[in-house]
This record gives sequence, C-alpha cells and structure tokens, in this order.
Amino acid sequence: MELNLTQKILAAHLVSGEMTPGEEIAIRVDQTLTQDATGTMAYLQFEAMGIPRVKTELSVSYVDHNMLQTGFENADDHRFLQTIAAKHGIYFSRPGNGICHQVHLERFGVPGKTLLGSDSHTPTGGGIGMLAIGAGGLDVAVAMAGGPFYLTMPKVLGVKLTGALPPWVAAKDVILEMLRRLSVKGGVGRIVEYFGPGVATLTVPGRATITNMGAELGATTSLFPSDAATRDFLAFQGRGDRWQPLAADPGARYDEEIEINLAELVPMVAAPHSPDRVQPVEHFAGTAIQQVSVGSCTNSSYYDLAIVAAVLRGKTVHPDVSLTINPGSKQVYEMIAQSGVLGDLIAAGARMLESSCGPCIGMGQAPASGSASVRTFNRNFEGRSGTMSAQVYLAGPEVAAAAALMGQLTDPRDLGPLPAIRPFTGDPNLADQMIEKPADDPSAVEVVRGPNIKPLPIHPGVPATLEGEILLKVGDNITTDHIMPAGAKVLPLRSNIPAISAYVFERCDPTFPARAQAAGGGFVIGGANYGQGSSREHAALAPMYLGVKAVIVKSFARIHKANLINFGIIPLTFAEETDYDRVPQGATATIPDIAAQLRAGEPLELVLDTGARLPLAHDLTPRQIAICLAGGLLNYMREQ
Ligand code: MIC
Ligand code: SF4
Repeated sequence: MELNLTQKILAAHLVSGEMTPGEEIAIRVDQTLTQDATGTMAYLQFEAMGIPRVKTELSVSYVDHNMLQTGFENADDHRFLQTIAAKHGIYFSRPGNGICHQVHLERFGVPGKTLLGSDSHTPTGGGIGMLAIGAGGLDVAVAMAGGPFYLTMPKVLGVKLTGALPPWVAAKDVILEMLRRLSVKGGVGRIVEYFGPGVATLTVPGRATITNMGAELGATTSLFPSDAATRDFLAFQGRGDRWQPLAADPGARYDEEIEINLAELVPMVAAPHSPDRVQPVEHFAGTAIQQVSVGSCTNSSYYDLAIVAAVLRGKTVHPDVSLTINPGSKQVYEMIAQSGVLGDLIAAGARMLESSCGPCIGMGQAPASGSASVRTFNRNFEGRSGTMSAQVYLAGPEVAAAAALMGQLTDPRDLGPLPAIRPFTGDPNLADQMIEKPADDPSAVEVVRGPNIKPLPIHPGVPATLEGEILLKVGDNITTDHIMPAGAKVLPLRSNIPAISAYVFERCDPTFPARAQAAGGGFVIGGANYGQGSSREHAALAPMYLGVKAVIVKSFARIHKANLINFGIIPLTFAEETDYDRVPQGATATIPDIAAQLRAGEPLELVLDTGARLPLAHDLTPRQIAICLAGGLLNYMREQ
C-alpha cells in the first residue's frame, strides 16, 4: 500500500496501537530536546525515575528562554541544567548558543527520526523531514528514560504546494495563509504534511518557519519531505552523511487535502491578539508602529536577518521605532558578523540582542503602553509581550523591515524591487564549542541546585466523588499564557511551583489563586480549544497545586490536555456544548462517583447546587483513566 511520509515515519517507530485516526498509539522516541523554562521540571522528574543515563539516541538540553538574570534564579537553574545534563548523558547547549529549535535543526536533526521536545515549537524539525512533536516535560522525561510516547493517531492533512513565492512574499506568508484558512484550532488532531511541486522552491529555513508555526494551528506536528534542499542544508552543516531522501509514495493518500498556490500569496500579517487574525498587510497600511522585533524560533535564520539588513542598508530605523534583533543561533550570529549583515544592522540603528527567545516570551523589550509592535514571531496573545495594552502584529521579515523603515505598516512591495541580500561565503564554524558533551565519568559530577529549586508537589490522589466550587469560567481559545503567564517576572519561578502558583490565571482573574485555595479547590470551566499554545506543564502543575480537580470545557488543545492527565487533573467536556451556558461561576458542584464511573466506562454528570444535572463526556483511554485516578503519571509509574 502507498503510504504518505507521516505514515512511513510513524510505522517505523510504532511500539503499540493501530495507525487509525483517533486510536491511541505509542511510538519510539529517537531524540529529545528540552529548554530551560520547561527543562528544570523535566530533569527533576527524570531524576525521580532513578535512571542513571538517558536511553535515547540523543538528548539535548538548551538554555534559551530564561536569559535575563535580574536575580539569582535563572543563573542557578542554568547551573543545575548544566550539571544534571553532564551526569545523565545529555548534551548541554550553553546560554548564548541559540534557540533550541534553530540549533537543533542546524546541529542535530536527522530526516526520518522522531524528536520529542518540551516545547510546543519542536515541530520546527519537520523542516528537514523529522517527525518532531512538542509535549510536556514529564512526557519528555519518560522518553529519556526509554519509554514510548503515547498520542492519539492524528489525521494526516496533505497540503499540496504549487507555484513559487513572488518577490517580497515569505515562507511566513504560507503559514499565515494556513492560519487564515484553518484557524488556531484547525490543526487539532492532525499532522500537516506538505507535498507537491512548490516544496522544491522553498529553502530549509523557510520550511522550518512553516512547520514551526504549525503549532499555532494546534497541529500535532508538520512535516516536509527530505530532498535536495535538505541534502544541501545538511551538507552546509557538515552533516551530509545524515541525509536520506524521504517523501510520500507516489499515489499516497491523505485523510484530508488542500492546495496552496505559492504564486498567489501576498505579504500578510496576523492582527492582535491571535495568530489566525490574518489579512494582507495592505489592509493595515498606515498603522503607526513603535516597535519591530525580528527573531524567535520562527524567523531568525541568516536570510531573515539579511533581508532586514538589505532593506535598511544605508538608511536609519524610523525615529518612532525601536528595532530589536535576536539571531536564532550563535552560528547565525557568526554568519551575519562575517558577511557584513551585522554591520548594516548596527549602522541602521538596530538594537542587537543575544541569541535567545528574548521578547517573544516577554523576556525584556516589553512595548510601550498602547503601542503597536510588529514581530516576526509566532504568537501575539494579549499580554504575552509583557504589556497588556500593546497591539502585536505577526509578520515575515520583509514586512517587519518595511515597518522599521517607514514607522508604519507598509506593503513591502511598495518599496520597489527586492534588494539583493549580502551572500554568506565565509566559515559557518561547525566546532560546536558551546555544546558540552556529557561527562565520561558521571560519578564525578555533582548536581548543583539553587535555593529556588523546590521539590515537585505530590497529588493526593482522586477521591471517589469530586466536589468543589466552580472557581472560574472562561471563554474560547484560552491559551496557556492565560493560565500560567510567562515573562520576566514569572519565568524565573518555573522551578518553584508554590511560588509560581500565585500567578495562575493572572490575566483572567488575579484573585484566582487565593480564591482557589480558600475554597479548598474546585473546577474550571472553559470554551473551545482550551489550553492552546505552549507546552508548559506548569499550566497543569500549578492549578493542581491550587486544588483544581477537573477542567470542563467545550474542547481541548492537545498538549495541555495531555499535561492535565499527567498531573491528575481530569479533562472533561460537555456532552451538550450549550450546557456551558448553564454553569455559573461560584456555584458548588459535584461529579458523583467519578472514579468508579470512569473505571466502568459509565457516563459522568456534573451536579450543580442550582439543581442542574449536566451530562459530561471524555475520550480518555483506559491507560489515561488509570493515570488520572492515580493522581498523575509519576504516581501511576510508582504504582506500576
Ligand atoms: C512559548 O513559546 O510559549 C514557550 C515559552 O516556548 C513554551 C514553553 C514554555 O512555556 O516554557 C512553548 O511554546 O511550549
Ligand atoms: Fe522561544 Fe518564542 Fe520559540 Fe517559544 S516561541 S521557543 S519563547 S522563540
């Protein structure tokens, strides 16, 4: 039978289950990655499993998020990560070496392998034909311990690309077009596989931009074939031996199929405050802009920075605009330094930042009150920039460069012909001096823990009947940035669940943590696509610590739902979506006999003190039910 590329890679890694959409499957994980903001928890969990050395082919720990060191916390965490990596067989990418996804693509990714990363943008690896999936830190810890990764077999959405991008139109516009068509929930339960004659016209970094931001579709991952461009990319990285050609079989079928003619795309932006509010930039032409930020795991490759430099060359950033640049990796930084791109940027007045996530996760560069910012990033959720009143537009580097020059949103096609970028002809420096190999003698390594690293809270286990207050009712598309904000103030507390819990739902209702604790816990009610966005398991761990017992919504985003299960919060949905309207915040509720009913596969009910009895639904597998009832995956593993 003809297989598409997704099916081929999954079949080669299948440990259990049937590859029928909707069925639970388990796959072998070849590589893992973590970043610092999720990594400290992941390694504490790995440590708790008592496995001396990782069992994957390769595991890498990156430091790229918590790079502002306004107190001791982040630096302490970096030292913890460095020492625990050395001890347990994990490569360590030092702060300054770059953003995990960019560095992994350059230095470690391999076509046809599986990669599990504790960051939702792990699918960046799909740009070289890797099946790369984002997950919570605990799932990554299990993979490092040699366990398989469980997921619901997604549908495969084939996207046929035809034509070629016109001048000034970017790979970013391809994924913005996908978001315009499908929305932030259109990819849920799907792997997006690109194919067709248009693929060959896209560079590997361009493909990686597209698979990276496929996370914003809610997709499990996105995947490109591995072809001549992939071979050249790996050869440039001195890793040509890792290349193999990979593509769907001729005549292979997809569960769903759409087509994008690249030649018909125009420069676009995603308007505030959602990555799917996409329109051609010309609709917003003239909107005054006060900040332009180029970087993030979506758009921080050599070309992305070189095109900005080419637009600005010999000119100065508009007086109303602050332009910040984060090169995606040390390699990219060295390349722009050698080619003269860096000099052009500095001369034009760009504010050069380090190779890190930076403003993308609110680690500095919060915009001015009520101002507008154009960012080449992937998320523009309200408040994520660090400024609640900021208006953030997402765009490709061409649109960002035009805004930096003109001080307003401008269709870059109005700037005239596309300027030539400075070519890179130098030495990309493949020595990896900033990547440390694991220690030969683990017993000689002492793991250093700072005072901010607190032990993991333990779930008490699920009682026979759940009882509590409806603590909070929120609407559709609630992001993990709503549930557990990031940014310069909160991120340093990622290793300290009691402390970080004080910020749960800060952007929806800052009284939530105190109320939840005073009420002895309870329930959260949400709309559709609850928990979209980041993979941060803190959005489950901290609510668990505050006593949240179940979350009842219209529908869930994939990673967050898995994280809720992993930490013993039961993810339920309304059997009738309209029942959402019948649950008032503040009511007292019970879910009678939940443990017995779940085990027996019997229906559940939410019984309110208003007298209403609302039927609930779930699609938990028996394994997931056992995990929930044990109070999470760590308890469950201990029981096994
Ligand atoms: C993000 O982009 O939101 C993050 C920060 O990279 C997160 C991970 C985290 O919260 O640490 C992600 O996307 O998974
Ligand atoms: Fe870092 Fe932003 Fe990418 Fe998340 S989306 S990994 S914060 S650059």
